[in-house]
Amino acid sequence: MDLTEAQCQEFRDRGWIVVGDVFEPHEVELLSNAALKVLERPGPEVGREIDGSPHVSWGMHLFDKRLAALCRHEDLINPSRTLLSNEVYVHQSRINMKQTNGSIVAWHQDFGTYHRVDGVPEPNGVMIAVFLDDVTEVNAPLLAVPGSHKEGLVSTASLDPTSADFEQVSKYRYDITDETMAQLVNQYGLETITASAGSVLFMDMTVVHGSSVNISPLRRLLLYVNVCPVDNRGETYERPEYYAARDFSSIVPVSSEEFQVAGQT
Ligand SMILES: O=C(O)CCC(=O)C(=O)O
Repeated sequence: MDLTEAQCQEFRDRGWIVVGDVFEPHEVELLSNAALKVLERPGPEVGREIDGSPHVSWGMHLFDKRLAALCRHEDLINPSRTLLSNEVYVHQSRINMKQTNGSIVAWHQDFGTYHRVDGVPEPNGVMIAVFLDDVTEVNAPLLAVPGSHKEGLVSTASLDPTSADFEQVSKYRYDITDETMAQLVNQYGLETITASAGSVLFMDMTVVHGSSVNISPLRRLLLYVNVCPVDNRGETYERPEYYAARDFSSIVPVSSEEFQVAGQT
């Protein structure tokens, strides 16, 4: 799969595009099973809700062969190369499961942390999300400010040690202030990103986004793969590898056929 010029233009203008039907239902099931297994890990790579249930797992490609193959899948990597006009490496991957009555994800830019904590120099990278559940208005979809990537790094952002899940999930998240959010939404608006299972979102990693609590009984499981051009590498090595890449080599894409058999051994 590669992108049309219209899709590339939409990505540049709005900050994201959604491509439907990238993964077949049986692939969605394989990926969901792999993700749920990784979420059972007891280690610090899993961030939990207040009640102890898993919410996020960072570095999924380090812990599961199928998820590692996903992070190199041609249908993720080739469009990213096109959007970034360069070879790419995976800066961070993660599993994000929003269960009923779990926590919110406050407004932030992924690049905010990657720049301030990991030392990624330029606001240049793609946040890819693979939808493993149908996401509609009712199960806490991603909310995002279209065009906000044009602002670069939003400067009025800070860590929030008072946030309920600070130790578990939001320790490195630079939350954007209410005042800045109001200005951004006034200027650009705010949209929901809904898609069916098997779809893929490609979003500029500087887009301001977040999500609210999922009060529905419907699970919302997404896999994130954040890629950067190979000449835009993290320079601090401050966080463990499950948060921030150590391997900056160009990804060699895995074909759909190779992906089918990945993780069987
Ligand atoms: O899936 C979500 O609701 C947002 C996840 C996110 O932005 C993050 O983990 O940084």
